Amino acid sequence: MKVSVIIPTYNERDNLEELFERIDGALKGYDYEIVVVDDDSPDGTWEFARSLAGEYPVKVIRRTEEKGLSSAVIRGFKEAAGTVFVVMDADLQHPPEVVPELLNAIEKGADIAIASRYVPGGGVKNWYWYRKLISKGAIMIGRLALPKIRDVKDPVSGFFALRRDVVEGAKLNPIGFKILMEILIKGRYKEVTEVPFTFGLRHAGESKLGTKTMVNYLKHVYRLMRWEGELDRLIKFTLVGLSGVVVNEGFLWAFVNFLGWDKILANIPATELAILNNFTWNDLWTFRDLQRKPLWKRIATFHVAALTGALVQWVIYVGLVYLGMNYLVANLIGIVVSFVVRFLVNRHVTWG
Ligand SMILES: Nc1nc2c(ncn2[C@@H]2O[C@H](COP(=O)(O)OP(=O)(O)OP(=O)(O)O)[C@@H](O)[C@H]2O)c(=O)[nH]1
Ligand SMILES: [Mg+2]
Repeated sequence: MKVSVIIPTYNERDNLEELFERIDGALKGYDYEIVVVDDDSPDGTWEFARSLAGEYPVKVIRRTEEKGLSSAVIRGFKEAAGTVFVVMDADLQHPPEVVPELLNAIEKGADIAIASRYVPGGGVKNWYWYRKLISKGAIMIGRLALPKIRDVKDPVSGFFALRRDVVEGAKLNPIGFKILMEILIKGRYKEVTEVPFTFGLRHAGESKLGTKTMVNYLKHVYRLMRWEGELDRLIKFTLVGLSGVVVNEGFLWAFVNFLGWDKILANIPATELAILNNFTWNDLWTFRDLQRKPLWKRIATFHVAALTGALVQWVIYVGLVYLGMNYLVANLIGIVVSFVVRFLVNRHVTWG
């Protein structure tokens, strides 16, 4: 196999020498090239990288028209000559010594090998607790919103290897914020392996990640949800939920008015009928393509989801009212959270 190590850079001049040296040491015995994609860095990263091309097999692309991390990586894919691509940062947060482990995983049959912070043996070093929290929270949101990647522990890692055919012909969006997530959703692959590594603080230079990061990440997750059809499901699930309100109210009214049932007790069959209504529409419409579990199991877990949602709603209501919040606002928050919980339980369990 021929390996192309793709490195997006912006003002990373002071990291290059050590980076190339360690890559070269780690890849002894491999046929490899380094592809640096630099966005015309003011510190002259591109120039300096070119000056090292005599010593190492480096190809430098200096972009002046385009900017951005993901588009730089995609450009790297286009320019790379290898059969296997490795993507890594320039600031030595991604230890080059891990690259052979990624390549081993590919040789053993993985299509994508991810250097992962969140599998046993991996981790982060010297991070404040809030950076850890944000990182883990962001990953959890991504895995919940995109069931296709729910088994991947670190789908936003910037350090990974893949076979060329995974991305060849894939419609990768260059404004996508996390390129690995983009690839995991749109690429052509079967097997993903994660190799542990420890992510520390950058070696030299400055971070390019600002405060807009989280918003951009959520936008990216949203776009991928649309691509996957998960957003359509969410909309259908909402419409079905609204139909359930009508069914619930209608039967409650009919039971009390026509059958003269007790108002308190009549609520129970009315609610159950609404649950069955919602189940039916969701089963035949929202999640039609996901009827994998036996029907009785789907019905059972749908009820569990409904019950869990109701419980969550009640706990939030009581808690927020206790904290002094207006009861109507508290209830609204409860309803929204309950809705999200029910959608997720149903998406991942009932029709998982
Ligand atoms: N070509 C290009 N490379 C970029 C751009 N933004 C970041 N990079 C490179 O992408 C890699 C990751 O960026 P970092 O700033 O290190 O992001 P980070 O590792 O999450 O943040 P730190 O922990 O602060 O280093 C580095 O090699 C950067 O030089 C960009 O707009 N264009
Ligand atoms: Mg970095």
